[in-house]
Amino acid sequence: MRLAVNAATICLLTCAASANQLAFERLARRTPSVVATVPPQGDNAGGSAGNLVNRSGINAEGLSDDSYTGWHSDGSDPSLQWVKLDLGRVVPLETLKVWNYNFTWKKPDGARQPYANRGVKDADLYLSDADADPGADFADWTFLKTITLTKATPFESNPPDVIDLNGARARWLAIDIRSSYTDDDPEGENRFVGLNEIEIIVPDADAETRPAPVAPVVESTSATDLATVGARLGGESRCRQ
Ligand SMILES: [Ca+2]
Repeated sequence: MRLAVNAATICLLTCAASANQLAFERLARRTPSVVATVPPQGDNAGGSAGNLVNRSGINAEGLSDDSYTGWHSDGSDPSLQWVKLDLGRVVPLETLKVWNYNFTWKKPDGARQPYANRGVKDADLYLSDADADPGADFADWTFLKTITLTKATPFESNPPDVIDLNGARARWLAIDIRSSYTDDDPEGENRFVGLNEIEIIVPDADAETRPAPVAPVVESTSATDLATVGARLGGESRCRQ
């Protein structure tokens, strides 16, 4: 009997500790507000940079193949494209989640044409504490690592690629696209490249002290196209198309 009581007590303590740990883990990570920018030649009215950080296309199971919930380029050389993400201030970066491009065109006759081959394949990650223009070679940026993203599976919800950023500190994170899965399809009709959604995870303490998220805004200037959105806090979606 005593053994049973002790075992039950141990179980209760263990379960309580596990519950507390799970609660801590849920609270210890936050997604900060992010501004996404792409090269002027790489933005597209049918898939602007704002779609990268507004949770569009993401459902409970992952990334859907809904139309126009991502960003894609203008069809020029994919290696000229990049995505620059502004977190508002220097923070330690823990995790990068990327949902690759998974657009499916619903044709007038009802047929569905998938375009997952426009997804990013290889890319380099760069960091900066200053709002430097990436230019052609990211000369003023600090190289972090090379990544290879997973090609999305059409007609299904897809999980993100999860990339460890190892606590590297920066305000700006850039994804310098090196190639797309279209490059494996030279007979394709163009060289569009795109992504659907990006999420950056930082420690909760750093997320708490940043400015409150703002309402979704999309801005455009003659010099560069910017898409500014209010992202979400603590997993709560603030904007959905
Ligand atoms: Ca999206």
